[in-house]
Amino acid sequence: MFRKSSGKVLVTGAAGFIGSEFVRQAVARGYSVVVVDKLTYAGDLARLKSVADDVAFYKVDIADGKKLEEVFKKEKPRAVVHFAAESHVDRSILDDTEFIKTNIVGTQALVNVARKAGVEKFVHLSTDEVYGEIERGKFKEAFPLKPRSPYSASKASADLLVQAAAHTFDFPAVIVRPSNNYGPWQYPEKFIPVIIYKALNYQPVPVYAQGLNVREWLHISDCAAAILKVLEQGKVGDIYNIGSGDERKNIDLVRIILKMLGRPETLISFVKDRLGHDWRYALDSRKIREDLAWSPKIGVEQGMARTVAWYCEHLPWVKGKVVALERYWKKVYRSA
Ligand code: NAD
Ligand code: TDX
Repeated sequence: MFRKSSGKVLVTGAAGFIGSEFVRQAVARGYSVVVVDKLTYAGDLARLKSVADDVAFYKVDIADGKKLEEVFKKEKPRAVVHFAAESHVDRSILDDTEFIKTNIVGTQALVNVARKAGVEKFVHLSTDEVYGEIERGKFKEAFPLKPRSPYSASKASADLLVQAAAHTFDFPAVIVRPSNNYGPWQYPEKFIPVIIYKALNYQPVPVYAQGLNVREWLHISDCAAAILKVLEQGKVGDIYNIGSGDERKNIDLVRIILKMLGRPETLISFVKDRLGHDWRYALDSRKIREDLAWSPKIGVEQGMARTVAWYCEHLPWVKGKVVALERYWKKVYRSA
């Protein structure tokens, strides 16, 4: 059992979407937290503002083993939770270079440094996408890895490196595989904030193909709570799927959000499909529910309403990101 008295927790990628929520929850629980983040386009310390005085921050690239070693020597963390990654599928299709550097080489460097430092626990953030797609049924933790995008291939590679270290060196790793997260502070390249932002501004809402692909939506606060449980009680060597069980077709979610915002469905713009677009992800999450007594608390309708409200209240933050996104959107959205 890892607990706050066990020592410091080093969190990589904590200036990102899910990592920052994890840190907010860990700090509220009394943990002493060290943050390592390169602050890429996706990282933003504004997400950590509410806990800025409670965490030690290092602007470090996880692929830089020397700098990582210095942080570990100084801070002596007893556990690591590894969120840092290039996380967007569409960007990995445009150019996979940074995905290989961070998700594979970066994870390798971090695992080696953490292993030599003798940490008690290492929680590795994987994803439901490493299993590939599934038409019927649900992915179980023992399923083979069949990644199909450059992003998911890089994440699956990281899983294998972590598992190899666990097997070869008794490295105390646990892997978590969450489904699609949504909630406040998500970078507006991802589906939910794209819909909200475009709809708010009466702009065409880009939906790939016919919007029939299915994702399982999990609120970040439920996801972060699950990861905290895994840090504290997860069994070393094990893998935990983390899913809400709430599957939705993309188009259905768009309709829900348009309705919440009072915007017409005529804003929906079906664009050319994502290359290699995975049809459906669905996780069998019985293990974390039964072994660690975790369950999600926030349903999709309630969570989406709260998320929509958050974006309406934080429009200046979103607009600041959109300036850089306009050029990128021209590359990803092709007319059908
Ligand atoms: P994000 O893109 O919002 O944040 C990633 C963070 O990592 C950023 O703060 C960025 O600056 C940092 N980072 C990137 N490269 C780095 C490097 N080389 N060194 C140090 N820091 C670096 O990502 P997210 O959505 O919060 O996802 C977090 C993790 O969870 C990722 O590993 C992702 O693969 C996984 N995951 C995400 C989802 C989801 O729906 N968002 C679902 C399942 C799994
Ligand atoms: O503009 C869009 N239009 C659209 O139809 C975007 C950005 C997405 N989509 C579709 C593609 C997917 O079917 O919406 C769905 C969700 O897309 P993303 O938000 O890009 O998420 P996804 O590709 O499913 O991956 C996410 O979940 C698993 C995260 O980005 C990953 O980091 C995580 O591992």
